[in-house]
Amino acid sequence: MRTMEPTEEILLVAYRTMRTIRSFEEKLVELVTRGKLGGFLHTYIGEEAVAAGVCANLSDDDHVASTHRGHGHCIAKGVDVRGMMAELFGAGSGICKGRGGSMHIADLGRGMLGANGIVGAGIPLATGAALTAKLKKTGGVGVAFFGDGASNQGAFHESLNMAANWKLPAVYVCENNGWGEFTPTEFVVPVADIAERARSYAMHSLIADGMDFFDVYAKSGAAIARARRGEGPTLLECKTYRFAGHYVGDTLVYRNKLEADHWINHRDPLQIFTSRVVGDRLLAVEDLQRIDREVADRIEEAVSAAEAAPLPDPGDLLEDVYVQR
Ligand SMILES: Cc1ncc(C[n+]2csc(CCOP(=O)(O)OP(=O)(O)O)c2C)c(N)n1
Repeated sequence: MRTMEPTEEILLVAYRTMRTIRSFEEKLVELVTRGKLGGFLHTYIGEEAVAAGVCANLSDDDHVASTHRGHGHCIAKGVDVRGMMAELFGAGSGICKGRGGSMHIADLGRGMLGANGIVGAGIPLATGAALTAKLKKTGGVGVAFFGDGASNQGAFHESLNMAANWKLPAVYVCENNGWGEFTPTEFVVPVADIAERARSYAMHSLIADGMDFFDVYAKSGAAIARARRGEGPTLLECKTYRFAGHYVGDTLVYRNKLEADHWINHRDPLQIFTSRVVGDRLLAVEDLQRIDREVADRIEEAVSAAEAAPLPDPGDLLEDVYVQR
């Protein structure tokens, strides 16, 4: 596999993306704790390098489908954080006019087909986008993000079978964080690596260190380039970990604290990225600190705007609703 070295510009965007995901979600947790925000939230903290690494290889013409843990994918695909924050507050200025909330954020202009409350349901959507790209010869790719738990769903197997058979320009990114809700992956998955499942469909597969932006960027870049060349889909398994519970409020009684401490203290994707870029003199510490400040300001501003934004007009309730008579 050809190793792709990210440029300085890509590294700056990657750091901004990962820092934005982290700060956006830390702010959400704070807002929930202070009783300012309601609804069900699943955080992506710990998994930032996967979304940032994959999306660094994509443009607005490529489509991604996301999950219930979707804030990171949206941010990495370029969805506006102000619109996302307003959406979480249910405001009319939200990216989906306040009708979607955390688990249904979509922005077709950015190629974000949507977060998804149904486990595995984004996989056929990305497959459909890949089929469209192939038929219309757009040169685009369809990328599905999903968890290890979703790889047990029928939609996963049906999609991979079809994509492999039709050589679709698709990339299936499994974020294996070791857990599906409160169940360890090995309890419900008989294969050692989810990537092995590709063999059933004669599909190419790769495994990446999901905590390392550089590894995800190189391996997803190779898979995406392969798809664009018309050589068919790839199942890319990224080994990762969610630092917090399954949802905000999860007390984590089922998880071994030593396991979590190991990942949080030694495998933090932001720390791994920072040590590499500073150690190898690829970026300056001052650049990273400037980005930290800019991101913090942007998020504070997004919260203030969302808090001040009016709720949707009840008179618009039936707009954007489709009914088959
Ligand atoms: C079809 C369906 N079944 C069950 C659920 C309940 N549920 C929500 S998240 C989740 C776990 C999914 O695990 P995984 O795919 O590994 O993603 P992770 O939460 O680890 O990111 C389950 C079972 C659901 N939302 N949809």
